[in-house]
Formats: sequence, C-alpha cells, structure tokens
Amino acid sequence: HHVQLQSEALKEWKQHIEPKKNDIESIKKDIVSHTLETLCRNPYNLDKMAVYQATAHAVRDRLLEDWNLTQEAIHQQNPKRCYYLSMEFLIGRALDNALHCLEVKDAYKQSVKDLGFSLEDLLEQERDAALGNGGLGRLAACYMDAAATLDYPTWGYGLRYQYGIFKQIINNEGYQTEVPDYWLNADGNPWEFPRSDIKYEVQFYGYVATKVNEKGESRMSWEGGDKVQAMAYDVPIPGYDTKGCGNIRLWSAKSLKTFDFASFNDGDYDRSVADQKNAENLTSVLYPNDNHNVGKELRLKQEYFFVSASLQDIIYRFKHTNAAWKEFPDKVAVQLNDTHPTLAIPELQRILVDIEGLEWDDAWDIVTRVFAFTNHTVLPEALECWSVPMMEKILPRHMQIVYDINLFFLQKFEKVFQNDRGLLNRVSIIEESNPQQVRMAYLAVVGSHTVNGVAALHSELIKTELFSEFIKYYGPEKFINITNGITPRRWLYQANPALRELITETLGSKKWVTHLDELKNLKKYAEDKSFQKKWIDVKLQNKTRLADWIKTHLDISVDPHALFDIQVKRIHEYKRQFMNILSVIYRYKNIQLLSAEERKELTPRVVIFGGKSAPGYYIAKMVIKLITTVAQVVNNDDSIDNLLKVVYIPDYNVSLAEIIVPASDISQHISTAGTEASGTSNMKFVLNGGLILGTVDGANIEIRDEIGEENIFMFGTLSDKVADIRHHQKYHGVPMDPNLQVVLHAIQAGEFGGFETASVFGPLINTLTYGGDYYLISADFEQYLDAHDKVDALFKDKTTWAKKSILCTAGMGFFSADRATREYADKIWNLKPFTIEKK
Ligand code: CRA
Repeated sequence: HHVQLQSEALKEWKQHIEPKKNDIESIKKDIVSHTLETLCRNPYNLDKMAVYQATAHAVRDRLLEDWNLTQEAIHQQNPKRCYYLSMEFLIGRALDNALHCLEVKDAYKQSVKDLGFSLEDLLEQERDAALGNGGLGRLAACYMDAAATLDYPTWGYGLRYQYGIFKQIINNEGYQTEVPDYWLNADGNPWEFPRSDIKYEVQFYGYVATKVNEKGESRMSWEGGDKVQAMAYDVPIPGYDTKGCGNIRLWSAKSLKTFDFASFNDGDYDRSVADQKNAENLTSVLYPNDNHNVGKELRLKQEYFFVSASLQDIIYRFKHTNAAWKEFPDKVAVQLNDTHPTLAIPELQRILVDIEGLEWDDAWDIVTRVFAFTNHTVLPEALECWSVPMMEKILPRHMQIVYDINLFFLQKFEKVFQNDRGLLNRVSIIEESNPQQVRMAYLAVVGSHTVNGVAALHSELIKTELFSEFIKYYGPEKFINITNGITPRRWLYQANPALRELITETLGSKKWVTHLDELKNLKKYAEDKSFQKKWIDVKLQNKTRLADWIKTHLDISVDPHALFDIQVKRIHEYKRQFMNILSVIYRYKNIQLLSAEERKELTPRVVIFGGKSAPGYYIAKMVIKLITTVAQVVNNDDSIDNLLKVVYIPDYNVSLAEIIVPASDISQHISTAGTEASGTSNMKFVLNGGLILGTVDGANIEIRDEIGEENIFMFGTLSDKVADIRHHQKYHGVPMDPNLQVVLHAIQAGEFGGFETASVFGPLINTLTYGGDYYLISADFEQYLDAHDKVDALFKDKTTWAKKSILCTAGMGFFSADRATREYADKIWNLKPFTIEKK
C-alpha cells in the first residue's frame, strides 16, 4: 500500500462542504453541472443517455454522502463486521432503486421534466448489472439491500465481470442464441468507483518449498509461478430510511508489470506479454450455468483470485485495528455463498500458518470460527468438485493444506466411528475416483462453524441426504435453516407503484416498507368490497402495463382481462417448463374440441414464459424451441377465439421481472419435489398479490403455511415419494399418463411446426419415455391438469379471487430479506447494527 498522508487543512475544509439539497432547483443545477462538467456535453449535443448519466451522477453524489458517513461511523465504532462472499450479485438497475431509497424520486421526476426530459425514459437507458445467473445471485443482491437498510456493518465481495450473463435472443426459428453482455460499454458505469489505491497480488502455479522464518521455525512457502493483480471497484448499495449506505467490493484482474519472468517464463518475452492479456481474462466473463458445475480451469482460477483478493483486503482492514489474531473471529464473520468461495478456507489457513507463523491448531480454530457456509442446492450435477491434479498445478500449497485438513478431520472422525472404512470414504473431502476430486461442499462443511440451507424442506434434505454422515459426527446443531427472503423495496415499493400507494393509504403509513409483517393488517380488508375493487384495479393496471410491453416488443396482442399465467426463471429440466408447455398443448387441443356454448364457459388465458438456458444445455434449449413453436401455432390459430395465447419473453432479467412480477394472476413454481432448494420468485409474485400454482417444494411449503392452504394451488408427488417412483420407473418403465400420451402424439404427428420440427423434439420426448422421466412429469401430470381446472374455475369468481389475492400479500411478511438477514446476523454472524442517524 502507498503512504497514507494526513492533511489537517483538508479535515478542516471538509466541515465546510454543504450537504446536497433535495429541492427541485438544486437538483436541476446538479444535473446541469454534471452534464457540462462531468460529461462535457452541452445543450446542442445531448441525448437521453447523456441526461441519464448526468442524473445518475447527481444521485450518486447523494449516495456518496451516506457512503462516507457510513465508513466513518464504522471506522470509529469498530464493530464486528461481516463479509458476504459471493461469485454472483444480480443487481439489476440502480437509478430507480436509489431514487426510491433516498425518497427523492418525485423531486427528480419534476427536475428532469423541467429540463425537457421524462424520467421514465431516462431510467430505460440504464443497463442491468447482471453479474449473476438466477436466484443465488439475486438473493445476494437482496441481502445487501437488507443489510444496508438495517445498518449492519456488512460488505459484499464479488468479481467485476466485464461480461455479465449473456443477452438471450430468440431467433426466427424460435431457438435461443446468446450475445455477449458487455455492460461496461463506452458510456461508462456511474455506479462503481475504481479504487486504484486498493490492489493486491494474487499468485498461481509455482511450487512449495520449506523456509526458515524470523522465529527460526521451518515453514512451508509457496514460491514462484504467476502473479496477477486484483483491483477494487466499489458499488454503493443504498439502504432505505437510513443515513447508512452499503458496499459491494468487486475485484477486477489487471496484469502486473512485475511479471515473474525468471521462474516461470524463463525469458520468453512474447509469451509473457500474451500472458498479461490472459491475466485480464480472469474476470472477463461470468460462467452462465445455473445449478450446474462444469469444472473448468479458468473457473477455478476465478474462484481463487476472488478469495485471495477478498481475504487480503479483510486482513489488511483487521490489522489496521492492531488487534491480535486470536480476536479475528470476534471481529470478522465470513459467509460463503455456496461452495464457490470455499477456497477461502484453505487460503486463510495458509496465511495464518505459512505467513503469520501460527500453529496449525490455533489457526484452524480461528478459521472454523470465522466461516459459515450456505448450501443452495442438493442437485448432484451442481456440487463443485475439483480434480486433484488441476488443483495441484494451480494451487500446489492449497492442495497440501486440503490434504492435511482432511487427514486431521478423518483422524478425529475415526476415533468416534472405528473400523468403518466405507464411512470414512464417504465423508472424505477427497473422492477416490480417477482422477481424485476435491469435494468442495465437504470442505465447506468441515471448515465452517455453521451450515445453512435456504428453506425448511431443503435444510431437512441437507441433514438427511447431502450431509447425513456429517451429522453423526458434528450433531445436528451445526446445520440450520434460514429461509430465503426478498427485499420489499425493489420487489414491491419500486416495482409496483400502484399497489405501494394502495397499501400505504390503507395502512396509514409506510412502516411496512421496513417492517413487512405490517402487511398482516391488510387481512381485515380481504372481504371489503370497495377495497377489493381497488385491489383488482391495481392488478389490472399492472397487467395492462405488461400487455403494452408485449405489444410493443413482440407485437402480440393479449387481453389484460384474461388470466395471466406466468413461469419465468432459468430453464432447467427440474423446474419442468416442459410439463407446463405440454399442459398448454393439452389445453389447446381441448379448446379445439369445445362447442361455442362450452367456449363461453372457459377462462381466456395468456401463458407467459421467460428465462435463459445455459448455452450448453441441449435439452433446455429444446424446451425453449418447443415453447416458441407452440406459441407460433396457437397465436396464429384464429379458430380458438383468443381463448389461449402463448408468449415467450426473451432475455428475462431483473428489469423485466420488475414489470412481469406485479402482473401475474397465477405464477408457476412446479419443480419436482425436493429439487428446488427454495425459489425466491415465488415470494415476489405472492407479495404482489399473485396466486401460486406450485408443487410441495422449497419455500412454496412455507408460503402455504403463512398465507393458508386455501390460498395456494398445490399438487404433485411429495418429496419423500420421489426416490421410490424414480427407482420403479428406471426398472419397470414409465407409466404414461393417458392425457400426456395424447399430447406427445400431437407433437410427434407434426402438429407443431411440421414433421421436420417434430424430429427435433425427439430427444426431448425421449427424456420422458426411454429416459425414465427422472423429473416425474408423467407421474404428476394428472394432478397438474386438475390443479389447472381449479384455477380456471376460481378465476371466474372475481370476489373470491380478490380475497385470496389480498390474503397472499397480507401473509408475506415473513419472506422479507430483512427477516432473513437478521437471522443470519443473530444465529450465524453474531453481528449487531452500527449506530447511524435515521433519515
Ligand atoms: N439456482 C436454488 O436452486 C434458490 C437459490 C437461492 C439456487 C434456488 O432454489 O432459491 O439458489 N441454487 O438460494 C443454486 O444456485 C448453486 O445453487 C439457484 O439459484
């Protein structure tokens, strides 16, 4: 680090800086001066992007006041801090969110209007910060919002990918194609602060030697290899109703001029220049897999780069307080968001033993009191494993340390469970395959003091299946549940202005925005006719907003009075979008058979899909193709009297979710029981008064318990029955549901896209037949269709529907990210809020 200078004069002058003002005249001046000075644009040379940028800079100045206050307060109070390590932060747009959190949106709207622009237009200029795949990354963003709002001294750490999750294009043939998301385009990103003074070196490759340290002790030392530089970028995270402001520190890889030519490149100059470019590749792209692990070398390097830089930064800050190492766990909590940052465990152990000279056991005691681990999935294909030879090459010292961690763990384990070789093999951090693999989830369990699942059922499955052998040793207390939560700021206050106003007016205050339990006071209006009318009107407004979007962007006309049935999430076999579209085909064929009289009785439906498939996930891509093909046929069939429309919304992302979520009558969360750890969009839809059609899985179960089982449509095989059915189907074939059979025949007969297209769907259909129907689509199909019938019937009864919808919103207090974050702080981090003024 560079020399830190102190200036008394600067300290003195700091007192004279006037706080920014929020009146319209001041805001206009701020925007204009940013236009002229920050952007060097003039009134003859403006566009919406420039005015957006100027407005964003004006808002960010206000955020920064809070940011600086916060850092000062935390510095002075020196509380225990928590660091949330996550390879993904799916933030979305920042401007609208900041305007709402600072409660200056109206003033800005007027100011921008006075200057000749529309704020809504400007908001549309912003690119999403899409540094995540799906639920896991969005969860991290929601928790940062909550931590900032609750004044927890919590920072996020992540990677500053130059390319976020790809942009999805649905081509003319109805297939997904991918376009890179270069979100840090030439316009620049006003929401990040480059910290050129905060840089660390990160090492790769090399070898391990023994060295004698200052105390004369012999220690291992990691020598040679490659070095890459990590530079910090800070992203301020506004809190609501507080002067506090949170932070996510993202690392960007830069090449180092001081390259280790001697030991690695051996004077090979041109190669070393090429390697410098390679250094920057480290943080160029987010891996676009959701719930799927690929085991690529570059990914391992990203993970280590991330944890190395973050730990160096955390330790630098800790050392600044002159505390002794044994106090580290009292000052620092680190949460590992899934196994992606698990290398932090051997990395901290390495720093403490090799560099700081602590004894192994003392170091290990510190490590295991600092880290806690959140597991987000039980799907085997998602569990990270790294091949031992790869780790040995890239991180030779860490591999040794992992072996030692494993050895000491197994030795202790063996004392308790003697003479059970099989058991030792099953709990070993090293899998004895060829090549051997490091089981990262096991390493995370052994190196953490607490392991949590993300919904009640999921946390049970962790104990009974994933980590069942570990319970025998650690006891059950180490494994806890913290059900996921979502931020009510973005997902109701910001995304649903009409409902926000109705709720605030009805409850008489905005307390609900930070105390979501207050929503329960809506229950008493559930049967109030005039309230129901307003409630229904809000929903209609939001459906109209979405219908307009669909008309403008996709040129499909949908009737806002029809039932909006929505499934938006990553495309995955376990999420069963396939089952959904098969039921749509069933509905379509049924409508064709109905008489004019019968058709009058049917509820018109708009079935909306959205979501990205991993680029290499063939079956998921076929599901998209099937949906778009069915949409083509159905939407162009004039004979069905607009009773059915099918819409595929391309490039589903956070910004689109903000328009889609408030517009659902029904949303579908229909994973095979036991596969969806929690789901979080289920919470968003219900919070906005949408009913759920779902399976008995993930957080659906707790949503049911909170809102009442009469207010949710649930169906399907229970999780404890799934394994038996799979086993049976594997050996005795899949009993094909008769209605499903009809649907599959229709596809095979070329009713959707002709014979040539039908052959494209062959492999997809085979997953149900020869493939053994692993996700139980056939087994659940009848119950699924029955549930749809119930939805249709109930939708005709507007009053009952409105009542249920109100009770949905009213029952969602528990699912606030504030509650979840408090649980982490109380049960895992032992963290208290710091003191700062309220707004
Ligand atoms: N894919 C789960 O599948 C869960 C989120 C956040 C997931 C979701 O059910 O809501 O995490 N798991 O807890 C995951 O990413 C690596 O595992 C997800 O987003």
